[in-house]
Amino acid sequence: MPTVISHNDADGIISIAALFMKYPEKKFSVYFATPNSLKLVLCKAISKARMGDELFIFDLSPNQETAKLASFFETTWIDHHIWEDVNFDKNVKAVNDTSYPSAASLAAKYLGVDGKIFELADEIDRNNVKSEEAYYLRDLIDGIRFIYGKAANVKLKAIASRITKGFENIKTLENDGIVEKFREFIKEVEEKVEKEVKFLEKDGIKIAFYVTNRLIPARVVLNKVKEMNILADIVAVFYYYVKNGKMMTKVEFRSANNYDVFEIAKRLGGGGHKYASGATVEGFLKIDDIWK
Ligand SMILES: [Mn+2]
Repeated sequence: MPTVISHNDADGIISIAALFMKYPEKKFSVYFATPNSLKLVLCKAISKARMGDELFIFDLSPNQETAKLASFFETTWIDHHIWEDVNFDKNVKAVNDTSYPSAASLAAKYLGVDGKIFELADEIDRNNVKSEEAYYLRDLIDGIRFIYGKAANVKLKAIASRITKGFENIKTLENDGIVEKFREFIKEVEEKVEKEVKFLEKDGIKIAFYVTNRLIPARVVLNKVKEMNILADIVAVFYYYVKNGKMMTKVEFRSANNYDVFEIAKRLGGGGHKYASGATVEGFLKIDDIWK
């Protein structure tokens, strides 16, 4: 059976939809991953597949280790993040174009499918949501990710499948409920951010930062900072959690002012885009550890 591994956000899900549209007759093993979990997810996929099976990877950047693991399969790797120099084996076809606003629209172009949903992916991934549809889809997918925990993946896969028939197909009563619940949660987060966001100026760089022990979308902090008319070059969100008995810090950077945040994430072993990046590091990372 062919396998697909995709980022567990709206862009990743719409990328899977592109694949489903291209091959409506095929059944896929679907896995969701984050940049940080890709290696583990690839190992799981290998343990369930046959060498030489077909694999698609969407909206996730490679490193040398994950590139090697992907070569277990006949792989097509489609992504719009900034890639480090990686050597791929012959059986991994790499399609990387950072000029695309979403991996989904790059996947659609590469696979030769089209539809309105790819415009929604562009709006959402660029944090430039204008249409009601994009607003709903973003909050539905984030709602599932933030509310359902481990049960989220089955629901996300169902959305990838249903949205191939258009946006109307996911606008259900049950999903309305998820969207509404998520928007209430976001309202609470926004109020907290407004009270607790902090500022630091180092070497002429203005940084607005927020510390949380609850996973929240970084865009909420970015949008709030903009709404508060705060002059910042960078918005940073520090999320602290425990994994396998270890202190972990996930830090997200958003450019509030065309400031290149990719390099900062890269220094911490992360990556992403020029104006939106992040890294997950072991240990307790504070803002002073980044800007001394
Ligand atoms: Mn993306």
